[in-house]
Amino acid sequence: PDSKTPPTPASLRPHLLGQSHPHPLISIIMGSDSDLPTMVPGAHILQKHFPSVPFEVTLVSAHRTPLRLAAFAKGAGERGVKVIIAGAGGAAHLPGMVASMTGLPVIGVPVDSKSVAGGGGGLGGVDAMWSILQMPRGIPVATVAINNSTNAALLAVRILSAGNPDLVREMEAYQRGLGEEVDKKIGTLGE
Ligand code: RP5
Repeated sequence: PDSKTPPTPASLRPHLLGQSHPHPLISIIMGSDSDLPTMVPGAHILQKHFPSVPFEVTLVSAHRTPLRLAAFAKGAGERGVKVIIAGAGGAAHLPGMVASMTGLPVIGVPVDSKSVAGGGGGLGGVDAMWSILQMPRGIPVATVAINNSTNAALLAVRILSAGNPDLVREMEAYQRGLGEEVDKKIGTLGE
């Protein structure tokens, strides 16, 4: 992580240590621990605003752990996972490969991987963005903006909320909160 990335909230540590919720509805996966700072905001928003939605966070690499990828993707539905969020940088094949092995909705987060010294990154995340966005027909991956794990988490909740009016109301409450923050800022303009 560089100096601008927020520290991992202590409240996320149980998820990251493999003590995730036993029955997660949302699974947040990423290709490398170097993606973690980018994916933390998405996990954080679920914890803070949608505590009724259990989730897990784990590492799955399409090219370094291909067998783990297959096991994860094939087993996710049986474990009760409803939506998968997959963050990856570079030639970001993780979301598409996961989507190829499950019928669950997959949301891809293109990561601006900064590991230039280690041989990756350096293209600002557009490499990952195109990799995820340009899935050939037949296997769709919903794609959010570069590094925007927050929107991936919110989109996952919206997908989950189909047929769940309580969750729709939770989302609308969250949206009202966004508006109230703007109102507060407007109120303090000129102070
Ligand atoms: C991808 O390669 C990961 O998703 C990450 O964004 C990028 C660089 O990985 P590291 O070299 O930092 O492990 O697989």
